[in-house]
Amino acid sequence: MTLWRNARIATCNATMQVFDPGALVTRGDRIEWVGPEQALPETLKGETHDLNGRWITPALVDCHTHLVYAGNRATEFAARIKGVPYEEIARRGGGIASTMRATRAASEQQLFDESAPRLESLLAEGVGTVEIKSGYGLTLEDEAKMLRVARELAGAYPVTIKTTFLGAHALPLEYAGKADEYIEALASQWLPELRAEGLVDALDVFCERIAFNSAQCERLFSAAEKLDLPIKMHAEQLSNIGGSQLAARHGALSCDHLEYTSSEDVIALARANTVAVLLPVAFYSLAETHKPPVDLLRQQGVRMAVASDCNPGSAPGASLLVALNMASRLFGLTADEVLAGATRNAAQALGEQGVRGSIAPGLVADLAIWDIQSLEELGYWIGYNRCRSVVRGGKPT
Ligand code: DI6
Ligand code: FE
Repeated sequence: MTLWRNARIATCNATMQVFDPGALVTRGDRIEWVGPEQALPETLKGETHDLNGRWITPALVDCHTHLVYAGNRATEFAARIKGVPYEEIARRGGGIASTMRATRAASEQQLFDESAPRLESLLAEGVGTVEIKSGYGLTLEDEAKMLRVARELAGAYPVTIKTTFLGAHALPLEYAGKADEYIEALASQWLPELRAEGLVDALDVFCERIAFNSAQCERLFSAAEKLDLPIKMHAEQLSNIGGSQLAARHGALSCDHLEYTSSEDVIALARANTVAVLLPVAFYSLAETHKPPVDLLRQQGVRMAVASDCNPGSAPGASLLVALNMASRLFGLTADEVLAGATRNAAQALGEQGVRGSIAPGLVADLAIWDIQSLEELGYWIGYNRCRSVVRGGKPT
């Protein structure tokens, strides 16, 4: 057993309980006990860490990233600054297609080497679990390569990685004018094969005017359901074509972006207990002005998570803490919402609630230790990382 005492502990459980001063005991990779310092049972003894009043939270969960990719799109960013719209760049063969070319051209080792520093950046910020999507390969081989790299990163770093198949991210040139055929290949061949190779933990789709329509997304959902895979959706980022309602009908774990989500959509998400994942870095970087309906989400009791969206187009960089600040400043999330959004609710968006993302006996002992005076600092600092250290599975990393 290991004791962590003289700490201030944010459990991020359903009531966002805090123990100050608090103590925590781990046994193996699990949390054995947590509570007020003075209630620590005499019988729980072991190696002791004195935290000198530092804060402990669950290790953060980044539940939406496209972290594995090659190259970058700084030139496109410069063009966008000069006024060329994101969609225009895509029409000229840039955008996702440009990253797709770089990702296809990269060897597996190159892809690993380019992606690893982004993961390191997240881990330094107290992140213990990262979701990584495919979607820049867009051939069966290249999607498999991306997902293998995600699995290799999980083996090389102290992190839990959940992989998501996002073949329906953009239509590759080979299938121009044949979107239905592409979706059919994904549903009947790619997804089952990648699943059989153990490379996929969930399915995601980009449901958007410039990407795939509801019928195409639904075809993929039924394929995922047959394979017992949970589903997620990029919904209402740029327009509303009924994505959230479809995802809710299929019991999606999460719907992500949601800038153009309507009140009926929010009610559907609430009924389905689908997590709303907010991605303020993409909102910021695209200079979007239409905000997700945070008040409605709150009123209807939809759980909100916040993620980095780490990708080379709309969210360059790799910082969950910056996303937390932006969720707070741009979308008005409270300090408690920001904290729950990067822990408990983010874990739920990955189907990991009751396993990680909060601090309670029996859960995995993934913890972040912070040099902060108050929890409000988590959404306050911009580009100033106050994470002191991370405990993974009960072990300091
Ligand atoms: N929405 C996004 O913001 C990213 N993907 C998506 O479906 C953008 C991806 C990119 O531009 O590379
Ligand atoms: Fe995304």
